[in-house]
Amino acid sequence: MTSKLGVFAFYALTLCCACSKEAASPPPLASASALQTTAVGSAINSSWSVNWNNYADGTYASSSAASDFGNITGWVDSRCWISNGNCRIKLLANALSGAGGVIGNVDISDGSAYEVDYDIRFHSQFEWSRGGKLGFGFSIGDGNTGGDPGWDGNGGSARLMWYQTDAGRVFFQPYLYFKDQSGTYGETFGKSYPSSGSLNKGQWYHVHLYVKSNTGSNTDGHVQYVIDNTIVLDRDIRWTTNDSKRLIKGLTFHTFRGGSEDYWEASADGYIYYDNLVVHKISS
Ligand SMILES: [Ca+2]
Ligand SMILES: [Ca+2]
Repeated sequence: MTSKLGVFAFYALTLCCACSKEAASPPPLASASALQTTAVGSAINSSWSVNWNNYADGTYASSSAASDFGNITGWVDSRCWISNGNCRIKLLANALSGAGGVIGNVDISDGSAYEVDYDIRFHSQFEWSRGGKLGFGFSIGDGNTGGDPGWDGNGGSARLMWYQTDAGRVFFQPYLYFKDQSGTYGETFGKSYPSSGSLNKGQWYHVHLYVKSNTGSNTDGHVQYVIDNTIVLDRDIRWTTNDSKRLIKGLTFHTFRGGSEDYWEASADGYIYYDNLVVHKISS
């Protein structure tokens, strides 16, 4: 029993430390002219859906993204492509964070409860490397990420990661910044999907994320991650303690490798596909 607990504690500690090293200061941007660093689109949406079926294959330019998402920053035309009615994000070889992926932030109508659904698939030749951020998430208040913990009570975020252990198991995990987070980097609560075995390349997964703001200094907010109908994380949470920062303000669309160490990089360009995005504002 003792040894089992010991092994578990070691595993939990390793998982905690290893997976949480998000690049605190992203590497310099590859080419400022190629990146959409200012917002495009003026619409601030609350509930909408996108299935990309109305596009021909080709570059998914920021102007199109703005018409699908509304006001968005961080778009990179050269890494976004429409492929058979999917939105495909390219992750550059030998690059991490914003230098190799897309860190899109959509301004949405501020609200106290939101949910998002989408399908996600790794290309059949995808190199897992160590992992990275992916999928759609939400930012609360100041929208803390990137090694800026939510300890000041002014903001948080709920995103998704993929992660590969030293033993080669690959899974999705929740990745949260909030007032009560235990470390400088995002909290995973030790949760993963699948709970044993690995993700498959070339397979579609359906992700559902629900986020509810807390009030005042109460732990009466909520977060729920459901993947392919399996509840991965479902708990009350205190995102903020500053009531003026309690609302959900943005939809995150972050797809990048890292982590900051070299072993998060891949030797070839990789592709992640998205489809059937549905964003729903539940309450203001
Ligand atoms: Ca589609
Ligand atoms: Ca907003």
